[in-house]
Parts: sequence; structure tokens; C-alpha cells
Amino acid sequence: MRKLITGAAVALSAAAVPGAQAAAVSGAPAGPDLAALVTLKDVQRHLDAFQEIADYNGGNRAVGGQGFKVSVRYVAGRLKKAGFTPKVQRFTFPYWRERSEPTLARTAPSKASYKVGTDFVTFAYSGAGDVTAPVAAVDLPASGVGTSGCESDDFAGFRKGSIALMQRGTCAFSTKVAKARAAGAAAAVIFNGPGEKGPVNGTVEKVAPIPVVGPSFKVGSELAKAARKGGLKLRVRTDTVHGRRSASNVIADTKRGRAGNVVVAGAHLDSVPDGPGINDNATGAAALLAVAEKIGKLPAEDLRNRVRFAWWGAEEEGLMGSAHYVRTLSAADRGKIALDLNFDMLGSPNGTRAVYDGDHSSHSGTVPPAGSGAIEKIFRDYFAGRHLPVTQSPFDGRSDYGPFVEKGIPSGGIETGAEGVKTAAEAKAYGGTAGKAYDPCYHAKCDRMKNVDLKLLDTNVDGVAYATQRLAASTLPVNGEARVAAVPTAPYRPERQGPYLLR
Ligand code: DPN
Ligand code: ZN
Repeated sequence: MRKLITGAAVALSAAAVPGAQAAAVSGAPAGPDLAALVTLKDVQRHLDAFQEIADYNGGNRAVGGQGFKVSVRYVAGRLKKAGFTPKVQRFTFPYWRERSEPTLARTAPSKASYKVGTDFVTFAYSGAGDVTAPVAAVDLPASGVGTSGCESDDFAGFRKGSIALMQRGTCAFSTKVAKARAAGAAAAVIFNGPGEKGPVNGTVEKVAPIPVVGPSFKVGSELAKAARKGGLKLRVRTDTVHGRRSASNVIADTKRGRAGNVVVAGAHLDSVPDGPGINDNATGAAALLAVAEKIGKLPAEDLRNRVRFAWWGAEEEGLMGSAHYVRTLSAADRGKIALDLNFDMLGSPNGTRAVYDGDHSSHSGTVPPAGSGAIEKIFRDYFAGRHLPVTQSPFDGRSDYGPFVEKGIPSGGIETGAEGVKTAAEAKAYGGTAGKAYDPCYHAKCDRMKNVDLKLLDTNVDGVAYATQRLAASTLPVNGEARVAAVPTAPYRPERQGPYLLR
């Protein structure tokens, strides 16, 4: 955290930050830097609390367990102390879990068994079952990415009760599975596309009545070859449970600021069941809480827009909390949201400082709503002013901004990397180890306090505070300060729903 600076030093610090200078033109930050008011110590205190909550509640803070419920109480309690009137918004969501390891094995013409994790995984929302049956290849492309299983025609001549072997590509996994199911498939095997590493970590979105597994491209190609030769039989076994569960979002608005031009700043509060989720995402949740606790110190001129802090539940189940929130807003209330900021993983131990690609310069995924580029630039300019490196984060719907983007609401934020691997260029810019994951403890038991790079977190918390203050003062470059509802420009086709691929 930068030292608290007052008086003349404030003008100096603003001059050093191009974004701050631009903001001053549109009548922005007059008060002290929020980035200076929020200290790393404030954030660490919350991180320690989340760690302790997990340690005494089964080692995690996942929805469905006590660790999440106590986390909700902690955040709500701190907000009350800071003068907010937090709302705990309960919602239900389709819960899904795998109860034991799945099986994928070749039973004929020769026997082989595949390894879960490296060779294949179960699709989220796969049904349960134990099927041994002949395999039918479904319109598999000779090379490249095809439309396997996307059209009903693909299943002409499909023998009921057989296992549908499909390849990832073009349409959603849910479409492929629905068509396979309609054709009478007893199980679906959807292997990864060429050039993709490892199994498909996908979702079929709604509980499927049949087992669905996703092998790697390597395993899938082997199976395709065997299927062409004929006589291929597989055993597919999945052991899954599902049902509705409830979880909560915690939402708190600043009392000051225009209710007709709301800046939403969110972070998911839940962890996965496998660990305490300190980097993912106690860092984002703690940063947001520390910013909320200090925002009241800003003068009225700085809080022209209302800031809505949100701690989302069930992000790890597929963005359930943020999706519920956006879905249940009235059109009028949705129209009052100027933009959404998202903070998910701010201190990866081998991380980079990645800003969501709001201006679509990487041309990956779908085109973000207008104004998202301006948010990206606010972060970039801030970090550039501090001579801190930034990289680009794919704007693919992998975290809680997804449901906002779907409604045409401009969004942005920062993250520091999960299972992705650090490049040599990134190691040069940030330090750390090239060839190693940004967060080797991603979604694992070891995502504990010592899994957080406090220096990276510290500067990122400054970014969270800066962007919040700047946008609370003025959203002019993002939405023209206009109180008109955002209109989705192009149909938004997210690639992911939280941790899971959709297609
Ligand atoms: N934070 C990850 C999760 O909740 O599983 C998702 C994520 C990873 C988002 C990497 C952005 C970048
Ligand atoms: Zn996360």
C-alpha cells in the first residue's frame, strides 16, 4: 500500500497517475487516495479470518458447508460495523457433486483403462450410471474442429443404447448431450479438440440423465480410430448426486451517491470443497471488504455515484450467485447499474497482473459491452503510472462479471492467474518461475495463507481502491453518465460458466 499522503502530496500522486489526471477533468477524486487509506494490514486481517474460518469448519468455505455460512456472517458483521446496512440475499441453485472417482475403460476389442484427471474427467451436471456398451462415432471431423453432435442428422442410424462418441466443437456441450439423449444414447463421451491439452473440464449445464465424460484429444483420437475399425466397446461409470441447495450473496450499498448510476464491485466469497480458498478468492473478498470499510472516509464530491459492494456465493458452482442477482433484478434496477467490477484471485504466488480484456484487443471470446474498454484503460493507466507491469486476461465469462456482460453491462477487473502456465516473458516482467502454474494450489488444499504473494496483492488492492474511487466519482468514459439502460449489442456467447467450459 502506498503511504497515506495528504495535502500537496495528493496533487503530486494524482499527476503521476494518468488515469487520475483524466478523472480530475471530469470532476473526479477530490479527497484522499482510497488506495492509501486501505492498507495491506487491513486486507491481511480479513485473510487471516477467512483462513481461521476454514480451519475450524472442515477445511473449506464451500457453499453447502459451515465455512461458507460463517464467511457470510463475518462479511455482514464487518459491514455493519463500518456503517453499512448489508443485505444477505439467499438463493437456491442446482447443486451437483461427484461422489467417487469415475471409470472410463475399453472393454472390447482389447482392454484398456483410462486415468481420471489426466485422460478424462466427468462433466459437471453429468448424470450417474454404469454403462458398458458399443460405441458409435457421431460425425467426427477427419481433422480440425467440426460440428460433431450439433445436428440431429448426426445421429441418423444411431443404435439405441450405445455410447455416443463426440468431439468438442461449435455447439454447446448441452446441445450435444441433448441430441445424443434424444437418439437414445446410454452415455456420452465428448473428447477435447485438437491442440487442447488434457481432458475437457466442461458443463452440460442442466443435470443430464446419462453419464457424460470428457477425455483428452489424445485419448479421444485413439477411441475414434478404434471406433472406425469396429467392435469398440466402452465402460463409462459416473457416481454423481444432485439437488437444489441454497447459498447467499452479501450486498451493501454506500448511503451516498446517485442511486441511478450504480458502480457494482464484486468478489466471490465461496471456495471449492477441496480447500480454504485463500488466494481464490479470499484475496478478492478481503480487498473489497477493506475498501468498503474505508470508502466512508471520502468526501461527498468523491461519492457522486452509489457503490454497491457484492460478495457472491456459489461462483465455484458456475456463477450461481451473480447470475441469480442479475436475473432477479427488475429491468429498471438493472438499468441503474453503470458497470460491474470483478475481483477474483488477486495474489497468485507465481502470478501476473492481468486486466480483463474489455477493449477486445486480444479478439478472443465475444465482444464485450461498450465501456468495458474504458474500464480496462482505467486499470492500465493506473498501474502504468506506478510503473507496474500488466497483462491481458481473457474476457471469457469465467468469473462473476459474466452475467452482467450478458445483459450488456460494461465490466472489468483484475486477476493474477490460476492453472495457466507462466511464460518466459512474464517471468521476466514479474519474476517467478516460467513453465510453472500461476497458482499451483488453484482449487487445492494448499490454497492457504502462504499461497498468497502479498506484494502482488498489495499493489492490486491499490488498483481495486483506485478504480472504485475513480468510478464512484465519475463513470463518464464508461457510460457517459447516462441513466439509460444498457442494451446487449451482440448476442453474448460466453465460453465458460465459472470454472467450466460451455462448448
Ligand atoms: N478464480 C477462478 C475460479 O473461481 O475458479 C476462475 C478464474 C481463473 C477467473 C482465472 C479468472 C482467471
Ligand atoms: Zn475464483
